[in-house]
Amino acid sequence: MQTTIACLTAPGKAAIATLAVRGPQAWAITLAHFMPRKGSLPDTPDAGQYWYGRLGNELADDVVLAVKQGLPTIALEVHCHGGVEVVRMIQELYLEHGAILSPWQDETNGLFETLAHASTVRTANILLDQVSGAWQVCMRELADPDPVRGTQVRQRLAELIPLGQHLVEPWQVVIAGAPNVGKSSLMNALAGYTRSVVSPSAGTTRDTVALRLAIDGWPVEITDTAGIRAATNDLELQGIERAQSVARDADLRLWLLDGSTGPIFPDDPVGWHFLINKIDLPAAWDWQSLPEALRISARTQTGLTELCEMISRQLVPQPPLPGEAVPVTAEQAALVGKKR
Ligand SMILES: Nc1nc2c(ncn2[C@@H]2O[C@H](COP(=O)(O)OP(=O)(O)OP(=O)(O)O)[C@@H](O)[C@H]2O)c(=O)[nH]1
Ligand SMILES: [Mg+2]
Repeated sequence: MQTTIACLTAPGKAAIATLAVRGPQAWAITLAHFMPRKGSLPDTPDAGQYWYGRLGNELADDVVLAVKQGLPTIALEVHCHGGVEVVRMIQELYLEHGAILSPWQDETNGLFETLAHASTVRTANILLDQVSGAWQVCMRELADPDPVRGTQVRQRLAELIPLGQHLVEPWQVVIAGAPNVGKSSLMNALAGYTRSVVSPSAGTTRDTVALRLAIDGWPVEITDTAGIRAATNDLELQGIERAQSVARDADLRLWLLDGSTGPIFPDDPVGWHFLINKIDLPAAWDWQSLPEALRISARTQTGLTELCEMISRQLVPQPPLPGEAVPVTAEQAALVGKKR
């Protein structure tokens, strides 16, 4: 493993610059060239320790030296004066001893770029926590000598893997059901505008129609689909096949039933969440026979708040607390035991 030094602050003059040094020689080089104002440096540093002192030889700067990670992968931060020459002097000090310059992006696992693509404030806040070191703190907890604590931390991280995958990429939610039950009307009610064509004749929607929105701060792509029935022609058949394929790949599957006419269920009911629509009309069947189904009206918007709460709960049953670590990169997900 190579020892690296990266400048984390923007190039150019500033009051303070921050350099990240990590790798097998990071501590040995620092020990040889840093003189703390008080006391002395330990042989092996622990995360969270910091010192004020001078770094350099005949040319030196007053710096704060902070330990971000202890053994085995020592990671340090040097906070020095922000002049271009001071930064160069400190970089050269480490380069002369075999370290190499690395780009600042390597220090954040690409998380800054990910943060820039966050589409909601809620997901941006979670990513900001990760950029600010939530993962490093959690890794220290994972190394807890108490095996029960270590297992708890790992289990919680594993639970959060799906969330980590959807901080930028939206969850896929599909609305399916028989023709004319109000799928496109529901899509439009959630959108707040007419995204999908609505008509009283069955078989109106022929293709899938997608819409991106935020539900409870989570990025979601909702897809309206062609009504599923025995197709009357090739065009309709293609639309139905597409609907089935989107439903298979979705993270959450909503099956809409018409409360005002006899209910039509999917061939295989496993994995569907049932919604009874058109509850503004008289009931044509016993809605109590399906107690778990949410009752809504796309026309009057009754029950849509409860629907959004249900979608949020299903997608993220236990949202992370402020500052909690979430596995975002493929490496982090693999580390807690599940592949992305
Ligand atoms: N009364 C009432 N009518 C509704 C409601 N939702 C939809 N409708 C009506 O039901 C009819 C069918 O609505 P759509 O949204 O086009 O139904 P769909 O499921 O998308 O139909 P297909 O695309 O043909 O599969 C339209 O006349 C809507 O106005 C509702 O909640 N209450
Ligand atoms: Mg439709």
